[in-house]
Amino acid sequence: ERGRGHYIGGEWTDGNGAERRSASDRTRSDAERTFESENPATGETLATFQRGTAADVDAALAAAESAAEAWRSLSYIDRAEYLWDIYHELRDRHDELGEIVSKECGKEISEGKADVTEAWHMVEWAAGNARHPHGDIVPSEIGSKDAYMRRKPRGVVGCITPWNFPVAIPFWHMAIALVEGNTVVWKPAEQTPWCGQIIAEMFEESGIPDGVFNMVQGFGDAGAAIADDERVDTVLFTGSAEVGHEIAGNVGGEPGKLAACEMGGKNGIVITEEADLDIAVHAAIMSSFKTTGQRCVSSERLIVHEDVYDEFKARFVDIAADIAVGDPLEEDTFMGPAIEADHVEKIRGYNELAREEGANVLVDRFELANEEIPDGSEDGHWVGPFVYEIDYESDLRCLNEECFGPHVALIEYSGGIEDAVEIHDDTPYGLAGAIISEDYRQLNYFRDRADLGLAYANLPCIGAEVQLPFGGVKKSGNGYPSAREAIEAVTERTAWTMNNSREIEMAQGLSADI
Ligand code: UN1
Repeated sequence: ERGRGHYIGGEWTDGNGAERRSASDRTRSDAERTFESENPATGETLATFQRGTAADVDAALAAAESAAEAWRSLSYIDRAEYLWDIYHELRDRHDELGEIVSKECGKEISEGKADVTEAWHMVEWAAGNARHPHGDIVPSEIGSKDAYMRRKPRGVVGCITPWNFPVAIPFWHMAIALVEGNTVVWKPAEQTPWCGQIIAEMFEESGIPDGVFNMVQGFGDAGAAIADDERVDTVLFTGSAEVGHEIAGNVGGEPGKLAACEMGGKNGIVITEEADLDIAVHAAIMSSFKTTGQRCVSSERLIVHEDVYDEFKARFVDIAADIAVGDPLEEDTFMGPAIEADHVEKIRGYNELAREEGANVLVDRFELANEEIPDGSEDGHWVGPFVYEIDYESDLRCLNEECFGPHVALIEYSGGIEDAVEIHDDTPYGLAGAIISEDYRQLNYFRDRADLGLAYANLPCIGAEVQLPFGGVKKSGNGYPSAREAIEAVTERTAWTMNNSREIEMAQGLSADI
């Protein structure tokens, strides 16, 4: 099957039209102009898509620019109407789309559906927010002055999204960018172009004016062409730290342009001597192995107090050794495959690294046993849990670098909550984390002192809701390309001050005499 290509200025195009074909593009072979979407559980090709070039991005940005003026002139409520249409579509097609997500990115079916649910939650929030106040009335020192904070759109927003939430995260970025009055050029992840195409079809069917929403399929070069273009006013990026830091660094040097990036984490769960171990084991299993460890909020560090260490370890290992890896479309599967062959190698590398750095391996199901692999799925990208314990040392790479797989370290600590948080914070990242304890003092200490964007008490560190800010500190983020806080990245604030008198009177006691 062949994908429909890019969606630019209200048209589907394969991007190979002579008018947009650059000299270098003309010399590329057909194979270089297309790429395949693969089912990671079976290795089978789902469809072939056009690979976007800088010329395609150029056309999309031109369309977005020319649509900007008319779009920003509509009311918030009129703009949101198009999103409400998509909201209904997402809800009506929830199960069907959930299955497509599972097929294209390998997440087990409840996760595929939850991805779609999170998408319509975000659309509901953004479109509903169109009827809420969008500024502040601010007091003035001068009785005859009125002061306000008002918002206006920044212009063209470039969105670059990851494969692991191929429906939800595009809407984190785009629902808010559009309702706030920006036009959008979006590049879906190269692993999930099918989901990208379906979302573009929803925008088309919503009747949104041509050029307001544009989608270019492709790889990092197309993403870079979006991020680097001076017509883009804000770049929203969710994905790897490597790419995110590059974007943030490049954009940082351009005055007036903004990048909000949300990158990965090396997320930890602190299990104190006051923990309810039923909750601890449950939360840790969910955090480490849901989505096959491939969430940016997945946990790869379990920091466990010595008093409960042995019991926790025995119970955690017992479940990890037995957890159901298999066909993502089967209801009783807990973990689907990894996303692609290269990623399996990356996970293998981190498992080996942990051994080299002194890990005592407790569970190694990296090479799944033959009988665990579903029939006919031998070409799938299977990996199972890898669990190890290791003596804590600050500079171990396996405790600092994100593997993005079902690879998890148990670290034993002694002392108080301060000691646990010190270990917890000793990574370059700071996205999500959890504490498991029945002592509210420990919970509150963790909440206030741990370096985190998302902190959980007696819960897994995955599963954030869209009405909360989603983002991190340190290497995990700069800005919030997501959920509630994305409004800050896609709007300008105007401090609007008006004089109600015929005299000029200044604040700060400044003389107005001339
Ligand atoms: C991601 O991990 O890449 O908080 C996004 C969660 C989801 C989003 C995860 N709502 O687990």
